[in-house]
Amino acid sequence: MDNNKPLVGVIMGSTSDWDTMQVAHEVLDEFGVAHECRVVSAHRTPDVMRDYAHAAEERGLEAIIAGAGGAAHLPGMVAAQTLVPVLGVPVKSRALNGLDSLLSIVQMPGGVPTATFAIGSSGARNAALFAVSMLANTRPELRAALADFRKRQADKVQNDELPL
Ligand code: RP5
Repeated sequence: MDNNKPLVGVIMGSTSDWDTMQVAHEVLDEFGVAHECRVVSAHRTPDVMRDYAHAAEERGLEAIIAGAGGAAHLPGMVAAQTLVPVLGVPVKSRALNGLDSLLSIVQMPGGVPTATFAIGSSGARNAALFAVSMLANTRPELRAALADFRKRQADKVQNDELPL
C-alpha cells in the first residue's frame, strides 16, 4: 500500500478526544493502512470541516472515522457533505458519560447514513476494524490480515484461563 496517500481519515472534534481516537490510529497502524489524524471541529472550525468533507473523495479517502463528544455533530455534518462513508465514534463526555455523544451521532435523519459505534475506545477500535474490513473487500492482503487477526483473537479467548 502507498503509505503517503491516506485511505482513511481519522478526525475528532478536539485534542481532548485523542485518548479515545488514538485507539483507531493504533489499529490502522497495526494493519498498515495509510491514514491521517486531524482535529476538525464542527462547532469551532466549521469551515475547516466543510473543506475537509468536500475534498475527502478527491483526496482518495475511502472512509472517515469521526469521533466527537457531547453535542457530537461532527460525524453527521461530515456525512452530510461527502459520499465517503463516515464511521462515527461517540467519545465519552464528562457530563453524561457519552450518552449525549451516542444519541447525537446515531439519531441521523433518514437519507444521510452515519455508522455509529460503541461509546469510547471500543467504538474507536471497532470503527477502525470496520474501515479495514471495507478496504479488505478489494484488497486480498488486507483480507488475509483481517482473517488472521480474527483467528488470533479467537485463539486467545479460547486459551484464556479464569483466575480461580
Ligand atoms: C466536542 O466537544 C469534542 O469532540 C469534545 O469531545 C468535546 C469537548 O471538547 P473540549 O472542550 O475538551 O475541547 O466538540
